Amino acid sequence: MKIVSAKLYKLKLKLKKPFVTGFGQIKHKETLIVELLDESGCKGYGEASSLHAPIYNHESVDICRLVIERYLLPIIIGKDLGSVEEVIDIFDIYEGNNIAKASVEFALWDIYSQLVDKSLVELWGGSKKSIEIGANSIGIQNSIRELLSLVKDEVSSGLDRVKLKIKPGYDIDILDSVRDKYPDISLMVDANSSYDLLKHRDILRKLDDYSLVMIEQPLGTNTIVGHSLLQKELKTPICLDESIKDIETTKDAIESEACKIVNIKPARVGGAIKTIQINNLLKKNGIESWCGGMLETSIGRAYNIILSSLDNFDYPADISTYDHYFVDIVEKEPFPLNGNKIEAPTNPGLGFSVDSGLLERMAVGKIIIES
Ligand code: OSB
Ligand code: MG
Repeated sequence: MKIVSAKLYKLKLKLKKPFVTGFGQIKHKETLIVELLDESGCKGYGEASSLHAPIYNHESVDICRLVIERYLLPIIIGKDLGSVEEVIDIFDIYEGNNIAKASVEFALWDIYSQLVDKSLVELWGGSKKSIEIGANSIGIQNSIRELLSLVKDEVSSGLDRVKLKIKPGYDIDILDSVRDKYPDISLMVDANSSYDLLKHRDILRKLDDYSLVMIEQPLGTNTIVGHSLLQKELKTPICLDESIKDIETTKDAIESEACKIVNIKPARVGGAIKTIQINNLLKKNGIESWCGGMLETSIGRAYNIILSSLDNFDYPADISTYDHYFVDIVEKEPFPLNGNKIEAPTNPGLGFSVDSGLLERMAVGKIIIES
């Protein structure tokens, strides 16, 4: 494989309404699409689906663009590349910046799988033909009435597992109301790192009263120890998201029994190879996982869907139907829902052909890099 040029398209996609979480509001979903061209004319696509600002992790879309352009692309452009694994090892001379690394890795896998004419499900060792999808995440609402109406929509969609975003002050009351109306639904909450163990211990303990399937990332990103202390006080499984950044943090979480479930976002952990390694480590230690999303376009979602076909991704994935959040559509829905399932693509590459003309027209910023 020899990459001869790259294009980076920055997109700013309109959302139907702001997505509000414990870390702040997303009004426009920025993202960066990476397009690589191989010497044989084969194109590969990846997505750095971070946010407009460093509010989920430190990587905003503009930070990803800088890291990709200045540090990652020079490693691959114009070089004879062996395996994708080798490239990832070289990327790791740089600390962190996993969303940026993942986007380039996915574009390389796209090309590699087309060159060897094998599907990514096969190359990555996926075992499931179709993957189960959870109901859309419900952001923080202005009123309980609005929230209940959205919960009603999700329950009637027939998808399992309703997920509510919570934050301090928007927790016990809303859970009382939702459980009052829906005592039996499979319900989980995601706090996106917004609680403090010392300040909110009583409220966190009360969350045990709502038969939640899991509580996702209650405490800060950098506190595995805090989650370990909290998990010992709760019956409800803690699911870590932001805290699981790499193999090291995964080992810490396992050793300290900080969670019973992990939300693996392939972007957050730095791509497919890291996802597979982390998932295998979790599986060996009896910790279940599921595949989270970052409001990706269909390009990023394709890889999430394919990785969800791995063993141990046993909870429904956080992969919403594309037109649920977005007004601007990058591609028509390439992965339709079939009941509560999506088929993992069996053809080589990311499973559909990307319309680069449309990317050109939608881009609010574009960079071209050639060898
Ligand atoms: O915590 O899961 C999260 C979106 C951006 C950043 C963090 C999160 C989210 C979501 C979106 O909840 C879920 C999706 O992509 O469907
Ligand atoms: Mg989360």
